[in-house]
Amino acid sequence: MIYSMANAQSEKYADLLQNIGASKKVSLNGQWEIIVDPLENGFYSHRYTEKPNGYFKNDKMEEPSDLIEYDFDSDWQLMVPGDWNTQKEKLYYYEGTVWYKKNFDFKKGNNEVNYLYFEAINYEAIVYLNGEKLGTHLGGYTPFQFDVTDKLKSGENLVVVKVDNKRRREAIPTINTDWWNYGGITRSVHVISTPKTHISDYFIQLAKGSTNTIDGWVAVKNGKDGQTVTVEIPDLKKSIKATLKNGIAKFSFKAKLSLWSPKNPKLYDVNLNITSDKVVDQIGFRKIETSGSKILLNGEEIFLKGISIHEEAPFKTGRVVSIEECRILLKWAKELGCNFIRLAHYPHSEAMVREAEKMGFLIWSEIPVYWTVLFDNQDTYANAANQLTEMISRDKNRAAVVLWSVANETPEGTPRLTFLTKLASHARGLDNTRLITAALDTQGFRDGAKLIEDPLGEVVDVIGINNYCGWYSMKPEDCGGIRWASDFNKPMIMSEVGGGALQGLHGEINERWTEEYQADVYKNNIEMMRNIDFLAGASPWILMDFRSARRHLRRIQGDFNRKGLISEQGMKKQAFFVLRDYYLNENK
Ligand code: GCB
Repeated sequence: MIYSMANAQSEKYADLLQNIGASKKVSLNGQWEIIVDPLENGFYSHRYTEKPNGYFKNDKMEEPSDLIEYDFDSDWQLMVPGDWNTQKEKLYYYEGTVWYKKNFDFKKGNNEVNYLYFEAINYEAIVYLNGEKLGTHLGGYTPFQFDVTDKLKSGENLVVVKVDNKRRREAIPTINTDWWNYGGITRSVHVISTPKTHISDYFIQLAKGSTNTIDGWVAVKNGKDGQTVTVEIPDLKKSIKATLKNGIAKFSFKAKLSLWSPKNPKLYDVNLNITSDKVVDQIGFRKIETSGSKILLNGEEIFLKGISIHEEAPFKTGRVVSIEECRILLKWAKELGCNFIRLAHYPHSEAMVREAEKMGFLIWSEIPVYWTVLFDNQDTYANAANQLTEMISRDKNRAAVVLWSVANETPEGTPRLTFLTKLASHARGLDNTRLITAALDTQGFRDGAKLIEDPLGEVVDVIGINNYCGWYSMKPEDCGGIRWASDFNKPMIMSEVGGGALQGLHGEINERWTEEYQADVYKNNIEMMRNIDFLAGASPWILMDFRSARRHLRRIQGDFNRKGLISEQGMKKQAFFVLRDYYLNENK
């Protein structure tokens, strides 16, 4: 039998199954045995060469005289998904290698393909199955998979993952950030089984600029040229047949749609069928574009009333691990009057994006190209581009996502401009239906006004501005009078603005860390924002207090960035209501 080659159009995306929620799968979540290995003794010999029999072999003593200086089964355990820092007190500050091991039973089906799928591991993962290395993945917030069809056994299997979250200068993110470097297998792990010939990926959205033409493709692995792929949208009474060529079936058809928007987060069941496989997804359709300094959703101006969110769990801190935690965060954003969220500073889980989409939030998604990454290093670029590819590959069918952000607060300079220009065009090459943005903290002055003049403004479609008037510079009362100007006729989103407060701490309006001070920062910045006629939205910093190892003021911060509108214990601060009033009463 001759199988067709994969097609270049789907090949530029990451090799990731689309919509794993709909796949047949076995969960590998739960307790894993772990070994904390700061010296990477399970990996390197005393000559610092890779050991052929590292901890991934899970060797056991057989003779009383055997010397094996590790034993997963009498060591610690951790829950997956989950970060290690909040599960074990001793690992609170830990950055380095932890070995994870799980034995699991598996029943292999006939004529199927099996994937070992990791939703995210921070940061470097080296994965072994039954003692054999499958590969390495870099990047803490995006999914990756291995085809393990030939390596998985019926009966007991052993998966070992070397997880290393050491910060690295050349990595994405680089060595310094303002969030906790939570290590571990932070999102779910699955063994996914598909028929041998299966639907592996698809991209089904409105054609750029259209409100009634759905353009798309479906990729089939191990399919044959000439094979039929059916795309059905029962609600629209549509059933389209497309033909597979080089592993991909393309189609385009007209439809009269109820367009997705925050007020109408309509998702259609879309059924994809081939003889041997079937996938159902819930997909929304909307048009997003800019016109001068306006953002238009489905042809109408929309003001993005947003909030920035870190992927940090309410009430208990640590990484978000459940859909309930996503819902709590999103419910707070709803209460705040938001129609928009900025998922900072890295791709959040697929569950978060899907929940937000159902609840009607427009989404800004970003990769952790943050602060001072090594812009002249080619490997750093390749790493950033790969994380961008994985993010877009996973979420390209989510109508809620309207902005891909390529960077946050990066310092001006030629290597940075080259790097980010390339990254932006990479994003556009993967997805021309959405807008590209970046958050800038670089501003000049002209005629007494703050001026957006960073040349990156030329590259992006929407300009994000991070500005902490009343906190890192100036006094809150001076912010209201600030004027803004821009060299670009493009929409601006105030992607960060805010200040810190310890929930429950009250005092004078000029007393730092009190709720009154923070509320005043918001009042004055809102006044400033009202005066920016090219402002198309805002995502102040931030919904909830979050852990950061940069925040040392023990009596106030205690390792938390206190710019949340809500404390990590779920208590709202005064500023929450100030922003809420603005969002609910602003006639935009
Ligand atoms: C910023 C960063 C954000 C920080 C924030 C702060 O500009 O983009 O990651 O957490 O400021 O609190 O200083």
